Amino acid sequence: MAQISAVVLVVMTTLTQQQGTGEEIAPQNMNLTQAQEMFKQTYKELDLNHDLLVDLREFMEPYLKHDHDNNMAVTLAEFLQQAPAEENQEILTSDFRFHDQNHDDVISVPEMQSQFSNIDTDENKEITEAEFIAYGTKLFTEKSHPSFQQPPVGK
Ligand SMILES: [Ca+2]
Ligand SMILES: [Ca+2]
Ligand SMILES: [Ca+2]
Repeated sequence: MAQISAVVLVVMTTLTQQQGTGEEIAPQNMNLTQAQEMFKQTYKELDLNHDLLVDLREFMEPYLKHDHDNNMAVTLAEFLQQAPAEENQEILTSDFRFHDQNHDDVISVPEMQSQFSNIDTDENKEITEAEFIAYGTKLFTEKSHPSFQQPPVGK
């Protein structure tokens, strides 16, 4: 299973349903409650030191751990090495494109910072769980992240 990428929140293709059968649900089939549960889980994983705050360093970590040449930028090729299976590549690529704002196939520190600022609505340089969930809820309701869009028929 691919690690969380980001802000993403959403990379994850699936979430183990807490109640019931333990069956996994793809993000595009989730209802709002299930999506928020996924964001909560993602937030917990981002908060590496468990102080209930996510700072920029923690936020960038899911990307930067794929920065194999340590130049503080993550290329699409580096990012895809985390999950060689083909079905994962498609999901990861769409997530990568979501974060690569200038479409140069590199996620840079300024791009991560800009995403961070979008989520940090009170601009105190820390993302709280409430800020994170509010952002995720917006992605979900506006379907502005590719993970929440239905794949084209026949794919
Ligand atoms: Ca933290
Ligand atoms: Ca870029
Ligand atoms: Ca904040």
